[in-house]
Amino acid sequence: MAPKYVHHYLDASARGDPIRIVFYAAGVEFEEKLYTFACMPKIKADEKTFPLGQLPTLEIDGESHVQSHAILRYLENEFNLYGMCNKQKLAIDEILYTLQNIEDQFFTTYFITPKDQREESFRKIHGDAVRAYKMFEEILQKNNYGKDYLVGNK
Ligand SMILES: N[C@@H](CCC(=O)N[C@@H](CS)C(=O)NCC(=O)O)C(=O)O
Repeated sequence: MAPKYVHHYLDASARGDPIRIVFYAAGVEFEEKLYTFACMPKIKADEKTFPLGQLPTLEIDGESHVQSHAILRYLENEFNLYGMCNKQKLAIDEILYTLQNIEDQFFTTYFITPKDQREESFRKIHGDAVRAYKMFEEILQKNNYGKDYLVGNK
């Protein structure tokens, strides 16, 4: 029987999006539970469902799993979307780790950095992002001149 997936995430477009996209790309059914930031205290209190008190959390047949990129790689492997050879997996990892770096910098700056330091921090993120997207562009160009996918053909 197919596993039952429950994706818990904020009613927002951020770390949970790639997980949703993988489910849609694979055509696999999943349930989604969406939360607002106001729900965070309740989420923190429920250690069984939310081991780290963070979102996204993915339940697979009632067992909770955390860390968006670990979840992503697991699902991509399960749905046969994680590259057809080691070179493709390397390119996928290069992209994912780079995005994760930018994501982490962005969220730390947005939510934590004191206001007066924010602008400078955003400038650094912008510089890193421009450089990263240049690299993604090159990966895309190398793959069939960017006609379809960043890596491989699905
Ligand atoms: N490294 C984790 C970070 C998860 C994370 O920080 N999620 C945010 C929402 S996007 C959250 O739950 N923040 C509340 C908190 O950490 O208290 C991942 O990639 O899943």
